[in-house]
Order: sequence, then C-alpha cells, then structure tokens
Amino acid sequence: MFTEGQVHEFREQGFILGPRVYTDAQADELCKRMHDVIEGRSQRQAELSRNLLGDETGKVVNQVVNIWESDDLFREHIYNKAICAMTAQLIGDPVIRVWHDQIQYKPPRIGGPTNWHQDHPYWPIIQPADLVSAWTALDDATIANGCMRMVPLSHHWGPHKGGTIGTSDDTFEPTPDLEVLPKGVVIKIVPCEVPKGHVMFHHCLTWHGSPCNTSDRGRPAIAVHYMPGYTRYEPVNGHVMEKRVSVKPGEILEGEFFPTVWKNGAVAH
Ligand SMILES: O=C(O)CCC(=O)C(=O)O
Repeated sequence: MFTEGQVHEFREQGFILGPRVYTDAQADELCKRMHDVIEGRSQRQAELSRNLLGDETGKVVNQVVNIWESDDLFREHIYNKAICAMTAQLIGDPVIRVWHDQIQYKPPRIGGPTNWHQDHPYWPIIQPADLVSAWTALDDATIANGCMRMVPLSHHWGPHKGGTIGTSDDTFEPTPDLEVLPKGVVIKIVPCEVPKGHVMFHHCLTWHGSPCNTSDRGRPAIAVHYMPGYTRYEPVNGHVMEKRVSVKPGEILEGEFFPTVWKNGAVAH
C-alpha cells in the first residue's frame, strides 16, 4: 500500500514507482506466456495483436490488447490484490474496473519507439479522464532497453491537441504545441526505470513515451488501464473496445469485458 505522502506525490507529479508485486519466477512465467500470445501459441485470442508500428519501418513494438482474455495467468493479473489496492488508493474510488490491458513489447535491437502521448485522448468513448494505469515490468526496464519517460505535472495541463505531443526522434523529446499549454510550464523529462516484477503507475493525462530498444535485452511489460467505478460510456469517436460495450451512452461502463476487480477494499472476483 502507499502512504498518504505517496498518494499526494502521485496526484502532484502524475506518476509513481510502486513496489515489487511479482517474484522473478512469476515475472518469468508471465513473460513466457506473453511470448506465447504474441507468437500465436495461446489457446484463446486477445482482442488485438499486431506490430504497433506497421510493417514498413523495420522496427517492432508488439502490441497486444486484452491479453487477459487469452491467458488465465494474465486474467489473474488484472485482479492482483496489491496492484488493485494501490490503484484504488491513487484513484480514490472504492470501485475499480478494467478498461483494457495492453502489452507493448520492444524486442532486442529492433524495438521501436512509442511516441509521446497522453492516454485519455486515445480513449474517446469514456469519461471522465480519471483513469490510472499500472505498468508492471516482466524484466528490468532500463534506459538502455527503452523504459518509459514521463513529464512530471503534465496531467495538470489538460488534454493536448488530439493527444499528440510530437514524434519520437533521436533525442526523444516531446514537441508539444506550446499554444495549447498553460503559460510558464516547465517540461522536464524523467526516465522511469522499473525493476523486474515491480509496478509503476501513471495518470491518463500524464505525458509519456518510450524510445527505441537498441540493447540486446527485450523489454516485456504489461499495462492495465484501470477506471474508477463512475466512468461512463460517452462515445465521440471509435475505439477497438467499443464492440464489447453493452451499455448505452451516458451509462456507467461495466459488463463482462470491463470487469469490476476491486470493491470496498477487497478483490471483487
Ligand atoms: O510500454 C510503453 O512504453 C508505453 C506504454 C503506454 O503508453 C501506456 O501504458 O500507457
């Protein structure tokens, strides 16, 4: 669990490194299963599995959405008690649901970038922007293999233009449209190394991205995007998860594909 001071730090800064939630052996097993899904050996299919960068760049970011649907251990992961308890603290709501999960695996040497962005503008069917993501490293995520970079305080600056905060270049710096930012903001980049089996949390408006992996070590991780119980289905554009929505616009987003994982201080199985 986080201390009150840590919850305050998260709300101020927009991200925080949490504790170890898996032993090395548990992280290795999840990593093995991640490769099974990416390489088509799992029994069931995830919602989406593709190279996020397409086939033309020669770089690869293996993106899998809702791996929990394809593998029982990843299904258990979304209910991980420690992660859910910390997420509920950070979000500050007694009910937590899964919006969706997401793998972005950067293979050794050819692992590509994830451009600077905010998450919520990519989710134009849910409101309000109070989600928190729990990003668990299945091996050490380091500066060398493309750990995430965050911009502290940026979640206080509102949604950026279409969610895009510049393209990735050699220096991997965000190139925002300063016109749409509050005056006087200071853009500082913090590399966030996450040791194997540890979890890091970020707010859905925090600017973040990750550069290429040019190292000899892959960068496996699983992010779960958790939403407070009051999150509504408010479609203004499309999303890959929309076909799974069974409620009406304006209603609380819940149902089989958006499981309630935490309720009133306990895991909700
Ligand atoms: O894994 C990465 O480098 C990016 C992940 C991300 O953008 C997210 O979890 O919101």
